[in-house]
Amino acid sequence: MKTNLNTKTEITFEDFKAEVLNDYKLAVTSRECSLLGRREVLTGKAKFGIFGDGKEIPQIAWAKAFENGDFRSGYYRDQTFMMAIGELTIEQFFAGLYANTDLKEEPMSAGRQMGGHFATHSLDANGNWKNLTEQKNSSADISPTAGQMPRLLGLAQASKIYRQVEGIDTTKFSNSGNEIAWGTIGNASTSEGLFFETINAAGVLQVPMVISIWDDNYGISVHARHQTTKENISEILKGFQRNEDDKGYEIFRVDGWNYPELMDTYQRAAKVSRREHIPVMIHVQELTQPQGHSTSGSHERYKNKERLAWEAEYDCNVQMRKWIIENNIASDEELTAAEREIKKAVREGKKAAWSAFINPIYAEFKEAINLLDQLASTSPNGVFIRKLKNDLETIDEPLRRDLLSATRKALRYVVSESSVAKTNLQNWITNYIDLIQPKYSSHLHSESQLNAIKQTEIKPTYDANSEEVDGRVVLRENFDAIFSKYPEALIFGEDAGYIGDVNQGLEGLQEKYGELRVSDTGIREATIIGQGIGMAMRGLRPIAEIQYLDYIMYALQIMSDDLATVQYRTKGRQKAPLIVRTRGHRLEGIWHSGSQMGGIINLVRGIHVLVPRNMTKAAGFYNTLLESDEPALVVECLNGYRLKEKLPNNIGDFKTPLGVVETIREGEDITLVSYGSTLRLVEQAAKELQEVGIDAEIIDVQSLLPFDLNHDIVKSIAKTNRLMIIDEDVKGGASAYILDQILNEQNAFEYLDSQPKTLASKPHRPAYGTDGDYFSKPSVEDIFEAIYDVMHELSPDNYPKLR
Ligand SMILES: Cc1ncc(C[n+]2csc(CCOP(=O)(O)OP(=O)(O)O)c2C)c(N)n1
Ligand SMILES: [Mg+2]
Repeated sequence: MKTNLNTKTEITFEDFKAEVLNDYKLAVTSRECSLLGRREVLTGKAKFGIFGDGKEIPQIAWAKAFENGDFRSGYYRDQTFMMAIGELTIEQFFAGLYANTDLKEEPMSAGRQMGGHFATHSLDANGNWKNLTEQKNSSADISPTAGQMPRLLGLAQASKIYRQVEGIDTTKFSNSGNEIAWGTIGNASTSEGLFFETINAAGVLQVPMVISIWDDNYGISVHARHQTTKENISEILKGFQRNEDDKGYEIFRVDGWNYPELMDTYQRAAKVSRREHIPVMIHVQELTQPQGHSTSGSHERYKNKERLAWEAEYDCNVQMRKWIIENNIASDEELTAAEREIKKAVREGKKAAWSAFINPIYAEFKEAINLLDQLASTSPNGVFIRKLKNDLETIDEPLRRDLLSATRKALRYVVSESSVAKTNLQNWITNYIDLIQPKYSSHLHSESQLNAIKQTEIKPTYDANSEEVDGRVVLRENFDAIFSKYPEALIFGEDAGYIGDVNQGLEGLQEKYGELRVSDTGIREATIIGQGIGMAMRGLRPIAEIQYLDYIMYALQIMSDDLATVQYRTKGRQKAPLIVRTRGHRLEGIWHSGSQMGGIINLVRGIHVLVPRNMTKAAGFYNTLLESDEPALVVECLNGYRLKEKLPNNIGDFKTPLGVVETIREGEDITLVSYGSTLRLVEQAAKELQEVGIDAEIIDVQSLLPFDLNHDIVKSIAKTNRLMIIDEDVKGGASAYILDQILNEQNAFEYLDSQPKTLASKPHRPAYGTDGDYFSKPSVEDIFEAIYDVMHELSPDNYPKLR
């Protein structure tokens, strides 16, 4: 059941009545899902429920204004909208609640996200783009409040790019930039910084974004008076209203229970936004929460009697019903009959969803029971195994965990036996895990042909008399090649446009490629990333520039929660191949030379993290990434832009492979592993060590995520039998990650003759000045001495104590 989306043609009163009734039935269907959904949680069939009750009618009005090609970026209240655009059935609603891992049954996330987190499929099963202009699109929701806002900006900006930039193949993505990006947010979540940052940025950019604020006066139990100045978000945002002199927003206010006014408001909003690319805010007031916030508690705890009575009366479905009767569209009896039918349909849909969820597990359950039975009958420990089997059998609605828990425990009883039944059970468990685990763990990265690690290396090549240039020139020439090769590529960030970035890696490129493709942004790191995520989701190839690595902290939440999880949370049905460009390490002072790499790599699994030691390597990474369909962070060395590098003659074409380390110095005595700016110090230390007879091998990691896919580091350790990891992050940061990879993934333990060591910075932030750096981060002397000490331990006679 979905709403009639054709609002453009003249219709008769009979048609009008039918449409209104259809809308009402949809609202009731959605409500019934919420009511039954809550019951499913309370009776234990589902774990948690957060529903769209009390927000039905505005979402139907919104759906009528939503056209093919448009995008939604919203939150957990939007089930009615998803039903109204035909992207969520009753069965799918319940499949989400039960966490059905079959994408056919649960297309939003294959059970990875709790119910109420909606998505449509932008990609087919092979990871290829579908035609997004022929379908209604919803970017995949995330749970952090206001986390949907940064991405919304980019979804809207994409329309502007498609309308105004020439030369892009828009076939699958845009019809002259006529698409609106529609956002939704709860009233309380507008207190988040991400909301304000996005609102300001969209006003500056003038993009077709329509943000609806579902205002029910509460954020869980916290009343609007603790959330919003003047308790009214549209009141305090009045200054954003555009006027004859200044660009800005169109702001509407409407009551969420007023069906005809909602219809009118959404049509007007769509018209102005779609045609003129004006951002619009719709403050939908007087909404309610008939069942409270979620299944975690009841709202009677924090709403007084008057409020509860008001909510019962102004429940949008109740008001629509009243309006229908008052306007003689249908009688009370007709509506009651329709409601009865709907209750039945929802009950049946729920049942079907439960069967679809549980039946495959029952089949697996029977297999497990049989195998346990066989094992019990052949083992001297049969009693214990039979008990496990009997306990399992008493579970009416078993989960996969129950099956595995019982079967894996059973193996412990037969550990020293050998029987066919045991082998069968062992094989079954192994196969079962192999079969089931991907349902939960696949698609952290792209599983398409375009996965970044499938890209093959192309080495930079040089003329005999290749020029030595500043590193930043290699980058600039390469970006120039990128923008001419890929019309859909664009870059934006603070100072990235007019001056061509703070280090001139984009010098002259705005003039050449225009202000939309090489652009300055406000100081707003989180929405710079969001802008990139949204545009990447719509087929563009954005490069979002974060001016310094230290300031990525502002963007890290959205990288971690949104960008890193796009493929995973949609099981490969959406992607955002955003490249994040930044520069860092070893400049000056606490906030210009940080190296929070341990934090980053642990927070952004799902994003590649690349740490090139020079600009040729960096350029090669950009070239690789543009051929792939995955997001990545590239950290350029801040102190490398003025260092000389030879200019390759295959600029734009050479590709640095991901997950491949490089041995930059060969040696016999110890393997030194490092990356980025620190490598230059390591190289210097290695030279000095050679003078005292220590021959170090240096390996540049280059790519922290993915890490040394060929396991080359362990090959080096097999030769040197010693390992030192040198890093300018704090101890326990990236160096600990590298050590874990080498010990646990590469099994270097057996080759080590001495304790593997890490040398990292002091635990405080790096102090300012040359001495500040010297006393905060590993210096050449620190590196020298640390390695010398390892050799001293090995042979005190050859390497007597230094001090
Ligand atoms: C960043 C973050 N903080 C806290 C939460 C927990 N939380 C979930 S919903 C919610 C209230 C949101 O209220 P509102 O935005 O008004 O939306 P409503 O549920 O009322 O529709 C909170 C605090 C969260 N999901 N994310
Ligand atoms: Mg609220």
